[in-house]
Amino acid sequence: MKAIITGITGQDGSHLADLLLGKNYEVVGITRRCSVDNTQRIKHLIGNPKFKLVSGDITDVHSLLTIFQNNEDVDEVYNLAAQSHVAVSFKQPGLTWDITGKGCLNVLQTIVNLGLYCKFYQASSSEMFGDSYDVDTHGDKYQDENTKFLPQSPYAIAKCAAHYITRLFRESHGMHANTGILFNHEGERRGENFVTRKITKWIGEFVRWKKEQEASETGLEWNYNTTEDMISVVRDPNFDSPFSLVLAKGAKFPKLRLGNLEAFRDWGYAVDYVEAMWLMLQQDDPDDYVICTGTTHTIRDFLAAAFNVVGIEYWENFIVIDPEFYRPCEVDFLRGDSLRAKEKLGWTPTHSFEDLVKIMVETDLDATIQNIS
Ligand code: NAP
Ligand code: G4F
Repeated sequence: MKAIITGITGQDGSHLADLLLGKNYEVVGITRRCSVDNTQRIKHLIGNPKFKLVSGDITDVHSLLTIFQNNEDVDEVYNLAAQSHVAVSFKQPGLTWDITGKGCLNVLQTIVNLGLYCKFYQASSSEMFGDSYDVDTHGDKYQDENTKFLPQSPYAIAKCAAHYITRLFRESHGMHANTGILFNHEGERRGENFVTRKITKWIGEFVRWKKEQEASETGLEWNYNTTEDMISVVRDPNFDSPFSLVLAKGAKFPKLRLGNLEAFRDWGYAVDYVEAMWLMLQQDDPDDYVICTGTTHTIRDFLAAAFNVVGIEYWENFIVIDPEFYRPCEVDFLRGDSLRAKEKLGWTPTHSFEDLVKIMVETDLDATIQNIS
């Protein structure tokens, strides 16, 4: 079996490549030119004879044509490439449209123009629901495949366009074209400017800094000054130590700057979610599927759980609320219902919210500890 993955260097692309290579697929990943190396997440795959990187960009139909002509025996195509950051989409709406929206059409039309018989997966998003939800018999809010879309960002609008064009190709060209409406999924490979990873990376670096201070100076007391942007150490007055030396070494650490902490997200583990993508393409008939955990938490809950992993209870002391990270429009509530995926694909998530938080914090702690030694 041969698969083409767009977005191979991203979080999901790298996990999906791991999954498919484990199933003995031949994997062709599309990468775009970058001035610095961006293959960090797939470094371990380079050199695998079944894994190949080809140069292309989903906004450039010429490059897609060449890639697909060279791989006419492809069985499965996973379109994961996107400008995937919601806040960035407000600042670069045109670019987001070209990549996240029209890019999907470019891939689909290339497949049809070349007359290829492959299955197709489009990475749709729970962001498409925006402000919309249904209410179940217990009075709880949820979103599933029948919930209407009310997108709240240029990113979500581009994703809606890609979603509908995928369905259109299914209906008008008879393609095995699927969409996975995936709710937020995270993990140790998550981009550092998404809120979960931003938090766990900060915790890893803070714990490292704290350890360094403790190693260089004993008898220090921690002063968490809530009126400043910095966390600093102060000298324990009962201990005779050259504190000025510590400060001279820059014994201050910037607090974690975040925006809205009140939004709810249905957070799952990315490794579980790429399995669902693959399962969709193993079905006889194409469809649209919601993929989620069915539980929801606020950013505040994530913070409490993440700081709890390192034994810190009063995490508010370390946070600065910065208007810079508020969005012009927010999606306040996401909680999915993935009954269709359970019944048709036999898919259920295998990691809880608590598992996810622990994996992420512990990986970032390990990374920073390795940096010390
Ligand atoms: P990600 O880490 O941001 O990865 C995005 C990938 O797209 C990167 O490999 C990036 O390449 C590539 N890309 C961007 N522009 C491109 C272009 N013009 N041509 C070719 N490749 C391009 O995203 P992710 O979290 O893995 O998500 C994968 C997909 O699922 C995305 O479409 C995202 O919108 C969607 N999604 C994600 C979630 C989630 O919670 N993670 C939920 C729902 C849907 P570079 O490395 O060169 O930037
Ligand atoms: O982590 P986020 O940036 O993820 P968001 O916007 O939910 O989008 C992610 O999930 C979507 C699926 O629903 C994907 F389609 C999309 O590609 C992406 O993977 O933000 C989560 C929440 C938001 O409410 C945001 O306002 O966290 C809030 N937040 C608060 N402070 C922050 C910050 N988000 C970011 N990125 N950075 C902050 O400092």
